[in-house]
Amino acid sequence: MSPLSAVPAGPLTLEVLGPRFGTLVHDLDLATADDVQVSAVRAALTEYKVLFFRNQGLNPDQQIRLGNRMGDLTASHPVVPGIDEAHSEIYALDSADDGYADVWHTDVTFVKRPPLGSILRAVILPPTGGDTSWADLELAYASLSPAVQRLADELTAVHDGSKDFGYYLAQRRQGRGSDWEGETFTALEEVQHPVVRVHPETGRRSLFVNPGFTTRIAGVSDAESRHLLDLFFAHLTKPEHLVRHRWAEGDVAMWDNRATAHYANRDYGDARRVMHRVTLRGDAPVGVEAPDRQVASAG
Ligand SMILES: O=C(O)CCC(=O)C(=O)O
Ligand SMILES: [Fe+2]
Repeated sequence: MSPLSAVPAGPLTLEVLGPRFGTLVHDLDLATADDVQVSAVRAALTEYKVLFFRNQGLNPDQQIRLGNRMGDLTASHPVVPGIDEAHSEIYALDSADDGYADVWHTDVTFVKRPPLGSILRAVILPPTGGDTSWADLELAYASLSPAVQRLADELTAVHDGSKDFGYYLAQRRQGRGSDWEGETFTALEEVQHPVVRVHPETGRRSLFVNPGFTTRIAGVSDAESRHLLDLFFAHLTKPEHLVRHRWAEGDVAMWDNRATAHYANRDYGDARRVMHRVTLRGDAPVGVEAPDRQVASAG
């Protein structure tokens, strides 16, 4: 039965966690949802940015099918292969194999077109711990002072996946990564994105930098870059910008990767935790119209 705070929202029953951030979606089976329900979920994803579904029990085929109904799926990851040949879209985060944890990040921002969103399923959970938190990057932008917003609007950031995935590409894949959006990844090269991203569907602005992959601010000194990133990272991870999820068997989470960052706690000792993720194809981040925007020179 739904809790008292659950409200009907079109074909969905939502239990909203923040005014415009985070909601549980009750009484919906993602494997058998009809088209009207799937498009309502897609709309809720943009509005609430992170959605949680309990008691789903999706299998890998059903997770891929759901992803294909929500958008276009990418390969599992630019450098990490899928769980098997039949499921090349599924990226496993396995604590027994160095699964990505303990880092605030937005998925795969080190490519030109980072994923639009991700759909994550709990496969094996530890007895305690292993929560995941999400940060609302729109709220983080909105809660900056206007003068700092204006500064951020003009900045461009460099994103680089080589610290976290360079070794994997070189050593575990001998330099040949996945076919990701028509490109075979043989090296991880820096890309640049605007620090303030304008959401392509809502026009809302978000503070689109993350500690996992944003390495510097382009066109400013090293010291300025360091201090600006320290400021932005501390700001976006303030508790009032976050929701935290305690996983249970059967849970699925979905997030809008254009306006959020997230962090998986690795706080469960030697217990095993396995999650399966698919990602939806996204577009190149677009910034605020800023005539004085700084970009790094080539090289
Ligand atoms: O393990 C988790 O809870 C989240 C891991 C993660 O960063 C992801 O799925 O993109
Ligand atoms: Fe992630």
